[in-house]
Amino acid sequence: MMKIALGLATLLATLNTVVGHGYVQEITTGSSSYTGYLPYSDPYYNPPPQRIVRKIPGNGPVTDVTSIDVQCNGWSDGGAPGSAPAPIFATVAAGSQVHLNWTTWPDTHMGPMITYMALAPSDITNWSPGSSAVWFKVHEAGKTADGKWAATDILTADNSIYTFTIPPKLKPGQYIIRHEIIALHSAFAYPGAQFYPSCIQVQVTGSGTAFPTSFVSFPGAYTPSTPGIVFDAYQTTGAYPIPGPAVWTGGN
Ligand SMILES: *[C@@H]1O[C@H](CO)[C@@H](O)[C@H](O)[C@H]1NC(C)=O
Ligand SMILES: [Cu+2]
Repeated sequence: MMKIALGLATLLATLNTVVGHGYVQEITTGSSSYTGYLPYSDPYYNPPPQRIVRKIPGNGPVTDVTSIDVQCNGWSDGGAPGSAPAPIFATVAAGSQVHLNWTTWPDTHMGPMITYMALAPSDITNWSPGSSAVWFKVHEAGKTADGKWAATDILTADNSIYTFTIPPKLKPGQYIIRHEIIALHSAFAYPGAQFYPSCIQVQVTGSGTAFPTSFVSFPGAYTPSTPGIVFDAYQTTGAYPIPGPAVWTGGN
């Protein structure tokens, strides 16, 4: 067991050095903390640890916006296209903050950080949205007026913790939180932008009744011509148009 663990740690260190990129490694809300899906160790345990995050193949990106892989960084050929459900979920009160702890994000990978949610029709541990339009945006951060990117500038200044708030009046239920960084360092043309989505399963509690009326799908929300998917982050000194719909504010 120790030998295996050491071997993995060495392998992981090597991969990190060579590849970079990243994923959400820890989720904290209130006094609860959950380890994320760890693609370089979880698959090697039998049984695998139970996570609230849907599994991902590694720390690399998806670049095809038409692929189901852009939903949760799942595998289009993996039997549960887009997002294989995770076995458990977190419980979080509407109106509370959720903190997402990213692995050290490469300085080179500038871009926005965007968060969507989708209500599961019933048991979230059994639901994959496929290409249905079920997603609404709850938070976004791009480039500030003084040129600071959500990733990496602000994320790094915040110790690799990204924080958003579950809309306070959102109706209770089981939701997938789809959170992503879009890295723009090679987004000069399509394909080029790199999508790093993460799907986190939660039970939202509370007495709210608010729910949006317009939704997007993944794939579908982004196309090769959506503003912000092709973007020269080195030459463009002006504003960055964050891709996707407006943030839903009806739950505030
Ligand atoms: C983020 O998660 C890692 C791995 O669990 C942990 O070592 C680190 O302290 C966390 N960062 C913060 C700011 O809590
Ligand atoms: Cu990368």
